[in-house]
Amino acid sequence: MRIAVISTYTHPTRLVVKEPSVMQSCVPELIAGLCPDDAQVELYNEKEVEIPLDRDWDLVFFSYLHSYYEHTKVLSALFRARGITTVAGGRHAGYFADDAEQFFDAVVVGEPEGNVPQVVEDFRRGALKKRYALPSPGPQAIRPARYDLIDYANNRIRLPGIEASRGCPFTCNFCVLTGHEKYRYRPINDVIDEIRFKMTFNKHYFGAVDDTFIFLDNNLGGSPKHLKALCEALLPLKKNWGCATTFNTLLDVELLQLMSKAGCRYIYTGLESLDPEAIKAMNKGQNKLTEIKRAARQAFEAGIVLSFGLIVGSDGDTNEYLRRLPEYLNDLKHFSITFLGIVCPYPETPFFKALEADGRILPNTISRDYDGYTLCHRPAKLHPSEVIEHFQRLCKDLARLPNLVKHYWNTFGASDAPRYKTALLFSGPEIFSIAAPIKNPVRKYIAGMDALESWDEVKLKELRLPVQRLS
Ligand code: B12
Ligand code: SF4
Repeated sequence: MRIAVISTYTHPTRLVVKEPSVMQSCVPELIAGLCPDDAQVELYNEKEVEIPLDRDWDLVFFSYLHSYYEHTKVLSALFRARGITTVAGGRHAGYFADDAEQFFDAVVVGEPEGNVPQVVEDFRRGALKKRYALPSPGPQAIRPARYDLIDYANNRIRLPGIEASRGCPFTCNFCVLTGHEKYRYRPINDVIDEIRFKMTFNKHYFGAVDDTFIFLDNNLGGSPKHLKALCEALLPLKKNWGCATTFNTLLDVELLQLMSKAGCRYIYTGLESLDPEAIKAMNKGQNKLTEIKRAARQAFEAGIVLSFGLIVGSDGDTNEYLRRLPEYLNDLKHFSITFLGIVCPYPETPFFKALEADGRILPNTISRDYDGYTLCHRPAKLHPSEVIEHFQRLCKDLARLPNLVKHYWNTFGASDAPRYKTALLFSGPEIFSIAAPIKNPVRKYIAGMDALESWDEVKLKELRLPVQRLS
């Protein structure tokens, strides 16, 4: 039996661009780990490689995010026309299962651990059902990922990823987890064994990253107590790693030092905004804005490179704040902004529901627009065109060489922890990546105003597939 697991991708510019980067979805290797031993399994990550349209498989699993839906439907239709059975899964597929059922042979709602083995078994018996929604057997049922199927030649900067937890205890109003997923974590021994015995590392760069991996958790610090225990267990492994955690972790200096000893060299935190009104509007009270300087200094001094993400277009944003944002950032000594997006009202979030009730979702939004770089709503205090002007200006402004120089200059001597400086050097180019999403001069970045990728547009017409309208 031949199985392909495909993680699809479309670039925010809507140009056909591959964008290999350090962090990739681990869903393909996770699902491969749930397939039977006698199956031949191939993994394709469209962020790294083209999907071969003429290859033969019996069964294809698709994993996609909201904005890849239109494109994934095209791929599914082309495969189904050749007699290949397709299965959709992931958050969008689960939330819009009725819609997805029209375009895939089966749809999985929820976690893969119970469902994937059942799908494969039913397919083998010729008794595939349209929908699978077996309840989660719990985080202890997460199987080790098939790292042996990752080809680092496809993406020389990729690092292996692992999950120690799922969900998040916080409830930011724009987050797809809010109201849907509780925080739960895997048994620590399972995580340690997976790193020790299963993980394969990237051997490129003359071994500089051959002991380095990333935790792909939404929030590795969701339970500080559990994170402490995980760090204690990681100490003897002598590996280096990065993760995403929430702001509260950065305020706990002892925890930061323990994380550093356990090999943590990189943290990403969603700072989102420097404006208290915007933070309030997002229900993100865990971000204590008055403590940013201390939090950042503590992380760098512990030997951890800290990277912040910002979003624009929230209800708190004003012209005055967005105009002065570079000035506010300039005031912070230890900082690096590596991500700037437009707040996205994913349909399953409280944010979408509130905007919809106010009639503030822009007309003609389709799932392709929900990519974090397209304005899908009318913010409370700004005109849509103002948000885009600020967004484009800030992308250009933040991704400039002087910001990289400032980042290195201010943080190079902050710590002597082993591999801190290597992590710092590797983090630099991330600053330039802020401008990558705006590299299409004809794109408007406002929902309903940009054409789809031309290949998808043609194929959707040819195959008579509708786009998914969300307003
Ligand atoms: C790697 C990553 C990326 C990668 C790869 C994306 C991808 N294909 O997943 C890149 C860099 C492209 C990316 C980009 C963005 N991301 Co991102 N990313 C992640 C991250 C850190 C890890 C993904 C992962 O491997 N997770 C582990 C797997 C096991 O979990 P999962 O993907 O949620 O899948 C679970 C289920 O959904 C299900 N499942 C998923 N697929 C399938 C398929 C089948 C067949 C089955 C049976 C089950 C199944 O199984 C999994 C276990 O339950 C997650 C955080 C997280 N922990 O999930 C954020 C996350 C997915 N990203 C997020 C966001 C907001 C973004 C951005 C908008 C940020 C930005 N503005 O740049 C963009 C654009 C995304 C878009 N176009 O919509 C959000 C949610 C986005 C969404 N649409 O749902 C997340 C959840 C982070 C968060 N908490 O806010 N991201
Ligand atoms: S802290 Fe991050 S992962 Fe948690 S609810 Fe907020 S945005 Fe989502």
